[in-house]
Amino acid sequence: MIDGQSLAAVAHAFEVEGIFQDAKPYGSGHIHDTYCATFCSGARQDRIILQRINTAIFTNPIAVMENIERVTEHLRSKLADAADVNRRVLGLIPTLDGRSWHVDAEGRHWRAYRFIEGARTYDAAGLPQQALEAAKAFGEFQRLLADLPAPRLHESIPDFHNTAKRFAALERAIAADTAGRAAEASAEIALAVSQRLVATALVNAELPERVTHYDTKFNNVLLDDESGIGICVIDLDTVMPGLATYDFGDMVRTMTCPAAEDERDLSRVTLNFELFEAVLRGYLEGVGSFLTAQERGSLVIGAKVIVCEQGIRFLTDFLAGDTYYKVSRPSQNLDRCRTQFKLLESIEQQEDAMMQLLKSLI
Ligand code: ADP
Ligand code: GN1
Ligand code: MG
Repeated sequence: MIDGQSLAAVAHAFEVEGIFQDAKPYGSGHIHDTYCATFCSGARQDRIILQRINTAIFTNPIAVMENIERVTEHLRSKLADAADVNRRVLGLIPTLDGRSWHVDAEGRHWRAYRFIEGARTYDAAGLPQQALEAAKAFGEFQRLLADLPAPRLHESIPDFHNTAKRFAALERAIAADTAGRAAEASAEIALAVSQRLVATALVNAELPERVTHYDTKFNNVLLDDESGIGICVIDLDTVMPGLATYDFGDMVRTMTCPAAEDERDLSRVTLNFELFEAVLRGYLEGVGSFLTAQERGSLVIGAKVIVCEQGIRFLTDFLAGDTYYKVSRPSQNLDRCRTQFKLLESIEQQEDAMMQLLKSLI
């Protein structure tokens, strides 16, 4: 926990008008420490998002910030004519010495964003219209970044969706059993190990490299409170070269199942077909025409791969003793793993209908 005085010092490193009031933990991300800080100027209050970058995971935070600077500048130039451009694109707040990040007295890396008011994120899937709007926003995000000028973006986490390597990491975690939890997870281990073909289904698919978001969770897009429109894609740390299909897969993973990611009542964990249709329609509308026929044809497989990969990632972290994802209770990563494999089963049961719908729409 970081004390209020240190947070005040961090907030003052950025170019914000007014007097610092407070900074409170914000959001429900698994990786960074996010705070909402408030400043006052007379009767006016301004909020900002302050984030401590998790440098155990993003080991090159400067490269991450370079990516985010380039991506937000490109989006801003593309959306320059939009009346609400400052709500459509994340706005980095520079530090007093003109950088997009700050290193505090303890060596921690921070960044700040203007707070986008009148909008919010949702952790669990909601209404079809919300799924459509969120997927459309991520599709648009890919489309607007398709012509990002060279050089290639940094791979902020190398091999992020290299599913063969994710599978190998699971095998190492099973063998090492560092936290002594393999016995407790024996059923999940057996299930995960039997899914190698699903996990690696797209390894040799030769799909084109795109600028991808690579963390297209439902709670990484802000929906406007009044219109419900997906106004701003956030959480840009993992924007990197990758496969568009995997972005779609993560949308299906997080927008089609109304249960929480760590739900213990697995009977609640199923793919809702109406939500899937909304995600598919929204994504195709947002992404427009630049995807190849092969990319479009791979979307349902992408959903299976990403759900399976996420099950493997949660299980790997459970076996390693919860060193990657934040947890608030002992078996949370195992519960998260179980929901992913239950969701995968539900997708497989509905796969034919999903493929049929996909073919009818492309
Ligand atoms: P994490 O990587 O930990 O998920 P995010 O960047 O997604 O962190 O931020 C966590 C939460 O903070 C988001 O889900 C969103 O609700 C909120 N948030 C982030 N950036 C902004 C912003 N610029 N304006 C308003 N809310 C934001
Ligand atoms: C992490 O930071 P957050 O909560 O948006 C993770 C994603 C996982 C997700 C699972 C950098 O995302 O890859 O899909 O948890 N981010 C990183 O909920 O590993
Ligand atoms: Mg997030």
